[in-house]
Amino acid sequence: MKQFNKQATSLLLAAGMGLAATAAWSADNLADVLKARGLSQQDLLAAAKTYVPTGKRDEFVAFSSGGQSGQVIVYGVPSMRILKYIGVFTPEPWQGYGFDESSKKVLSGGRIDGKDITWGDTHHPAISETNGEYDGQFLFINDKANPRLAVIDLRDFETKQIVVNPIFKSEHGGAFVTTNTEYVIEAAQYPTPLENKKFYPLEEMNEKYRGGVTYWKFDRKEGRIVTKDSFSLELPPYWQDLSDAGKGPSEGWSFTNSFCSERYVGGIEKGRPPYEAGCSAKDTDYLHVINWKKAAEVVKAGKAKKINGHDVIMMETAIKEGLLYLIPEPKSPHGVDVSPDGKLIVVAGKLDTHVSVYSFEKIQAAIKAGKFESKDAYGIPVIGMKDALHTQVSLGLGPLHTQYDSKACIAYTSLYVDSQVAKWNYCEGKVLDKISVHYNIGHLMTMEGDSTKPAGKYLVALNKLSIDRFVPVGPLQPQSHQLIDISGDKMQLLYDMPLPLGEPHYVVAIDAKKLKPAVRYKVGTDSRTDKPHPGAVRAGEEKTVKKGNKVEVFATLIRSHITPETIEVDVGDEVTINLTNLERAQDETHGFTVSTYNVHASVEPGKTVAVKFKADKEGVYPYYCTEFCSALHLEMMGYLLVKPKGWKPTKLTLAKGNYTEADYKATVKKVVDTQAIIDSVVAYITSVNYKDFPDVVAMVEDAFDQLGKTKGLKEKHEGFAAKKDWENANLWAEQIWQYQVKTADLGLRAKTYLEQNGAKKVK
Ligand code: RUQ
Ligand code: CUA
Repeated sequence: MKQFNKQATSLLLAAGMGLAATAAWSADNLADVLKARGLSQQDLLAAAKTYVPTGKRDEFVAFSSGGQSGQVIVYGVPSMRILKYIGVFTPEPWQGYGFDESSKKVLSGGRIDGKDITWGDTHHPAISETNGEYDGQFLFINDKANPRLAVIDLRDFETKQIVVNPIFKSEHGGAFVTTNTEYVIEAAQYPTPLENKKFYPLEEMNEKYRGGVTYWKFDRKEGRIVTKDSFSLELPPYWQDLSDAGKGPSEGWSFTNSFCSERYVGGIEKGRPPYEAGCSAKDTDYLHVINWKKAAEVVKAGKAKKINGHDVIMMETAIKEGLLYLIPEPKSPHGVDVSPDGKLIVVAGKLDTHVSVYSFEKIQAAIKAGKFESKDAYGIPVIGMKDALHTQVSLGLGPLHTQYDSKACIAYTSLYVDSQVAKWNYCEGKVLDKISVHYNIGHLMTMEGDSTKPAGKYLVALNKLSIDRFVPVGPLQPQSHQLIDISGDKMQLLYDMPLPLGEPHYVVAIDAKKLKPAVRYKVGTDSRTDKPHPGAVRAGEEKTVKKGNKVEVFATLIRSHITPETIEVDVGDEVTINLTNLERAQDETHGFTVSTYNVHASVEPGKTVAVKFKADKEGVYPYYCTEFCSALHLEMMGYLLVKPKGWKPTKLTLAKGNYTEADYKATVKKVVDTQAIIDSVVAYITSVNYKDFPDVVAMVEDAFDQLGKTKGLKEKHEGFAAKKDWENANLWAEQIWQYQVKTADLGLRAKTYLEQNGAKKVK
């Protein structure tokens, strides 16, 4: 035990956890904890590498697809702490996504054939790039089930746009961006007729069914996809799978692999061998090699065909213009990943133990020399595998996806069947290390690992099965993301993270310093359009306007009241409530709902958003703020009165509080006492270097802003007191105290922060 203590201590010191700094935790205590919890030294080291102490932040931020949840999951690396879920294809109540008018408009962009589709199968997120490096501005993600693509702005982590693919019925090979995010690439999965709602029998698979790849034009300034400038390439009815954009020497080209180039049609119920047999019969499938830069020019020259109003370059044109080539790839491949320098393209075999590394230089040489081994059934030139291969490496069973390290020539490939990650050198074609993961890994991800400048350090294994790793929670089990340290020669497993929100397919992670999200909106902003909201008002401009049976309320929210506090409508009225959050303070979000009307809004500082409903049932419906925003949050409410037809008021006076002069005097005394506390806190704050702490400066500004709202209220309560109206005198004095409470709350928070962060006395 002694020996163990010593080792544990030296390990701790080696891990940089100086014990002197935390005198309260003795080495004996640590050893006791290890013993009591049955932890090994290896565990301790892993903990030290992943633990992010309270108040500290992660080095990387990961954006994970949320699979069947239709959302995006944001978490920190190395702590693996979940930071946010972003509603994308699916309504998300916390953010009011799908429950307020602006977000409903975004979701309606994803309607297909006039129908709402309120679920999605998100697969591959992609961060926008500048010169092939992640720039942290936008995130794109696809929906495999209903071929759609979404744009998320990383200034506020909100979904801004959903576009529907006009020619596919499913898609898998998206989202992947070109070097400067000129285009977002999306490839089909299951071949179907490209014309909308066209029926052809399966017997016409070869003639009438098609695959394809779409290049969505992205306008970075507007932060939106421009559908009219987007185009597609018609491809054979092979099952296009994943894509990647070229970079460096291969910039301007893109690569999409495929499987089921057998074009097999199953029918197990009719006694035919199923798809899984027929689609994996051949030893090779095809990698599609596409010159997208030239393709864009071909579209500009008017050589595309309009299908469903969308520009499609037909195969015939693509062949004639030299836009499209095929290369055999073994066998039922999955994953195509361009190396950081853009010179090599790695394709994994899925049913073959090899990964194949293709050389872009060799591909180009073959194209230039017109050296093709054959043509496929559609006349597309096929480059010989040996003429394009750089090397092939046998890694293990079920290789799927590849990511790159910051160290040259080092790659990591997931091995689904082996439940392992292989580390290998793709320049020399050597396996370097393997580590087991739990279990059945799909994608894997290194930090910025598909950009031109991978950051190395960590790898996350996205395992499809978790089996026995976590406390059981029923037959449907969480997914398992495992964090692996890749900084040394040997990979080291650090942490198991259950992900309980759909099956994530792919994750991308960016250096947290590159993200510059806002903390508030310019007052009156519609966050979904980034433009001024027509329903925005400032303090004092709140109003209710009734025109016929349409009632429009222009309301504001600020701690701790909603203005107005009563909304009166007649049954059957169509009600729109515009809400502006007047707060400037960080994290002072207010929520808004009306009982039983199925509306909800999340109104962050500065945001304006509207909820709309038909007041189709008479009665009394409280509305309230749904975020615990201050000590008086529960009082932040009002009543929606839905009056029956022909209703006439009978009694017009509200119940009184019977306040006396003594009550009024007591309230005034409370105000004076509280002011003394505020003054003492202010004296402390201004006695130290608080201006060196931006967070405190913001809190102080917010505190004075709250206190400023008491202006004129003293005269008001004294005026009522002079008239011996003790009710109004008392309540307006009480309102001063409400603002003082918020001021004091902020002041005390600032004081604690300063004390804990080593503020120094100033003269
Ligand atoms: S996929 S497990 Cu849907 Cu990206 Cu490969
Ligand atoms: Cu605003 Cu609670």
